[in-house]
Formats: sequence, C-alpha cells, structure tokens
Amino acid sequence: MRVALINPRFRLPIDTRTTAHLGLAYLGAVSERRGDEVRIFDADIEEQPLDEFMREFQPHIVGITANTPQVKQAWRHAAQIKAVHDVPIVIGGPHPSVAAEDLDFESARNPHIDLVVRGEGEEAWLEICEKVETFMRDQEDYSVRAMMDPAKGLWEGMLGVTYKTSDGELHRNPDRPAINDLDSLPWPAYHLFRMNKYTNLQPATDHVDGARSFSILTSRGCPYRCTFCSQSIMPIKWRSRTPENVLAEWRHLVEDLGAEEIGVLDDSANIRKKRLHELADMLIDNHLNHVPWIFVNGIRANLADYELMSKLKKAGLKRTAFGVETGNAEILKQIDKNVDHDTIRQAFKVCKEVGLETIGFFIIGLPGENRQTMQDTINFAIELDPLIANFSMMTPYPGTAVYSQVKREGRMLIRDWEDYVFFEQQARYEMGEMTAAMVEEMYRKAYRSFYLRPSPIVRRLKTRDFWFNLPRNLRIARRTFVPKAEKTELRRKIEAEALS
Ligand code: B12
Ligand code: SF4
Repeated sequence: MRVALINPRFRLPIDTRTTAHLGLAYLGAVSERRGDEVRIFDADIEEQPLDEFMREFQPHIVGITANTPQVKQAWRHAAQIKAVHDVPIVIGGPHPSVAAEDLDFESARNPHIDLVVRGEGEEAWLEICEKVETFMRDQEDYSVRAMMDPAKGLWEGMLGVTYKTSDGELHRNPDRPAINDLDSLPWPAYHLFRMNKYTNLQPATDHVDGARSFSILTSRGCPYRCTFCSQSIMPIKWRSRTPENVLAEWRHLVEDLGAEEIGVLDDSANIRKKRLHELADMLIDNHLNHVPWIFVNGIRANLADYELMSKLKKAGLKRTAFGVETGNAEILKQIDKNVDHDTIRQAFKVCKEVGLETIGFFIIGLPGENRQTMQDTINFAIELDPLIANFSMMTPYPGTAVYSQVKREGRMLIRDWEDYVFFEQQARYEMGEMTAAMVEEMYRKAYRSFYLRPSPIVRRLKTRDFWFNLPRNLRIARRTFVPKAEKTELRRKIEAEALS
C-alpha cells in the first residue's frame, strides 16, 4: 500500500533549527515493516507543492501530524489533498489527542479529516492501515465514503481512535493502553527524510549548522504531572527501552548514518538511574562516546547525582537541560514540579563539577505570579548560571491544568491555535494582578539581565555556533532584547474588546 505521512508547514517567528520529525519517523518505520511504500512530505523543507506530490504519489492513506500551532495548517493540507485525491486522511499528534477539551472531535468535525488517533500512534496506525488495505481488496467500488459508512462498522472497537462516519456522526472509541514493550518498535525510519535539508538540533550542541544531527528516544512518558506541561495528555506510564536496544540504534546512527550529534528527546530520561548507568557503560565500552550528545529536554534534577552525571559525561554527554521553571518557592510548589530549589542547585553544581554544559528552562508568567516572583526567577537563573537560559512566557496549552485555570480565573489573550507559539514575545493571558505588559516587560528583563552580563557574552563569543550563524544569532538577539513596536491586529482587537 502507498502511505504518505505529512508534517504541516509551520514556520516559527524566529529562525529555529529544523530536525526530522521523530513521530513520523516511527510511523514510517512501522508502515515499512508492514510492507508499505512510504513517503514523508515535510512541508517545512519540501519545495514541491503538496497537491503535485499527491497527484504523483497517489497514496492509499495519508497521515498528518499536528501540535497545537500546526493544527489549522494540517486541516488546510487535508483540504488540498482531498481536492486532488479521494483518500482517507488520519490526523494524530499532541493537539488532536486532547480529548478532555474535545480536540479530537474538533479535528474529526473538519470535512476533510476522517480519523483521529489519540496519543501514541504506532499500534493504531498499523491497525488502520490493515483495515484500509483489507477494505480496498474486498470492495469493488472503493471510496472513502464507503469506508466510513456507518453500516460497515469498520472502525468500531478500534482503541484510541475518534472518527466521523459518512452520516456525519462523531465516534470516540476508548483509549488505547500505552505500548509496553518499546523494544518491539522498529527504529525511526530516517532514510525517508531528506536529512541534508535539516539544520541541527534545537538547542544545538554547538555543532555548526549542517552537522548530521539525529534524535533518539530511549524512554516514553513521564510519571510527573506539572501543571503547565502538555505531556499530561500522553500516558502517565513511564516506559523505557533496554540499554541493549538503545545501544544498537545508537551504533546505527553513528556508524551507518554518520551522526555528528545526537539529541535524546525523552521527557524524563533519568527516571531509572540504573538504566542510564548501563547505557553509559555500553557507550563507553563500544567506543561510541566520541559523538557528542545532549539531553534536549529537562532531566529530573532530583535524580541527577554526581555518580550518574560523571558517568554520562564519560559516555559523551556534552550538555543537559533542566526544567527549572521558577525561582519562587511558592510558585514551584503550585506547579507540582515535585522538586525544591536546593535540589536544583545541587544538580547544577554537580554538572559543573563534572564538566557538563547546562541549559535551564524558565517560565515567566505562571499563574499566581507577580513582578517579584518573576524577579525571583531571573535571580535564580543568574545564580544557577547555565550556559543557556531559555525563558519563555507561559503559554497555556489545551489539556493542561494551567489551561483550565486560565479559562476559569484568567483572561486568555489568544484565540487562534496558530498563535500558540512561545517565541512571539507576547503574553498569552492575564490573571489577577499579572498583566500582559508586566509579563512582557519581565520576559525581556530576564533575557537582558541574564545575557547582558560579561561572562555569558564572553562564553557566547567563544562558541563556534555564534560565529558560523552570526546573521541568525544577531536577528534573534534583536528580537529578544528590543521591544516590539507594533501590536498585532488580533491583540489590538482583544484589548479593545476588554476595554469596551
Ligand atoms: C522535539 C520537540 C520539538 C522540536 C521539533 C522537532 C520535530 N521536527 O519534531 C522543536 C524544538 C522544533 C519543537 C518545537 C515546538 N514544540 Co515541541 N516538542 C518536542 C518534544 C520534546 C519531542 C517530540 C517527539 O519527537 N516526540 C516523540 C514522538 C515519537 O512523539 P510524537 O511526535 O508526539 O508522535 C507520536 C504521537 O503523537 C502520535 N502521532 C503524532 N503524529 C501523528 C500522526 C498520525 C497520522 C498518527 C496516526 C499518530 C501521530 O504517534 C507518534 C508515535 O507514537 C515534544 C515532547 C514530547 N514528549 O513529545 C515537544 C512538544 C511536542 N512540543 C510542544 C510545543 C508546544 C512546541 C512548540 C509549539 C513550542 C514553541 N516554540 O512555541 C514548537 C512548535 C514547532 C513546530 N514547528 O511545530 C508541545 C506540544 C503541545 C501541543 N499541544 O501542541 C510538546 C508536547 C512539549 C510539551 N510537553 O509541552 N518541539
Ligand atoms: S515538565 Fe517534565 S517533569 Fe513535568 S510533566 Fe512535563 S515532562 Fe514531566
């Protein structure tokens, strides 16, 4: 069967780096294992128009991925596809997975979307492909309408799927359990991507653009439930691959694909420290530790002790991120991060002692904040002094506890999913005494206070990335430090409404 997988075009308002989409790489791999001919159309890097690609490839099924800012573009792509080709279209990814807010129905209601897969996709995708293939074989007059005919009941009982039958009725089947045996999954099918079209990791390991970057996922899920994090829409169950299985893929990335940097994308990679010790030993013993790698997302500070971090450093770890979020003790409790500031201090100290670079993720404008608590965050960032401090203004993603709280107690300043990016330099909501102007001012102050100190400036000037990507870095600096003169039309409208 011919299978097309699509990453909708979505350009962030700053020049971020681009990497191949790991979710689609997994779906492509399971489809190929089934014997399908798979093409990935990553609209971010493709030059060919989508409709032309569809006319040429004539897929039997199309899968589109969508996070929140991408979802409207995903629907537009679905419309473009249906205009040239009668094919079942399935959407999946973080946004349509939020059944708590009926966002699966929102997508299923779209006239061009037939099925929605909620949560982890591989098993549901396989089942859908099997059904479509069998249906095509058995039916003489094959059409999507016939496939979605309620009388045929094709999708009944399929777990984790929401769909629209051809009479327009929406159906939500029960959730699908998390995949327990991650070793049973094939490795991501990177050969389906035009890897030379991507830049490098975000944040980068300081390999200059053009470095062969690959991502790897060694575990899935997160047992924590921080109030602001969209991870809460995925299974709570933390599962990991065996170190042997990870090592084999790591070797493939380095030896077969020529990886020059590797990003570990796990949400919480160090939940079981023993597993990481074993993996690190294997990377060292197998001489794979010469390729620098980083924990792109935060690892848990409470599980980052000296023994583990020094072992990981020997295993090639160059840099690790921590989700610090806030410098205020009360706010830290409120966001259910389950960690305290001393533990975070200790984790940064350990990393510095063993020679690891650090990234700190900080949020400005969490619910309940005021000017002083935001200042506490700035002060804490300066105290920890990571190599990279990443401040973002709180963006309440649907499905999170913060989203419900803002809807209940605050005033959302965005109404369009396409505005759900947090590089826009604009506050997304107001609550209590926390105004948008205050959050935006403190956000810029955070960047100025942290980066316009002598040591970060000198550190930055010493990196290769700074000089090789000078124009981009200067653009980012200008956008970050200089306030936006013009407010967007949408923002003006919302403010006018609020005043009236
Ligand atoms: C790496 C990453 C990035 C990279 C993207 C690299 C890339 N090309 O994929 C970068 C740094 C660029 C990035 C940017 C952003 N990201 Co991001 N990112 C991640 C991260 C850490 C890992 C993604 C990943 O690879 N996961 C592993 C794969 C296997 O999972 P997956 O992609 O979700 O796919 C699985 C399922 O969702 C499902 N599925 C997905 N698509 C489809 C399609 C079909 C047809 C089917 C059947 C199933 C299916 O099946 C897949 C396999 O199980 C996640 C956190 C997380 N744990 O997922 C956040 C995450 C996806 N990002 C998030 C956000 C908010 C963003 C930004 C919007 C932030 C911003 N700057 O404003 C931007 C958007 C950028 C864009 N262009 O769209 C949120 C999304 C929340 C939401 N409601 O949308 C997440 C969940 C983080 C979080 N916990 O809050 N991100
Ligand atoms: S922020 Fe990190 S620890 Fe908290 S729920 Fe999200 S992934 Fe888990």
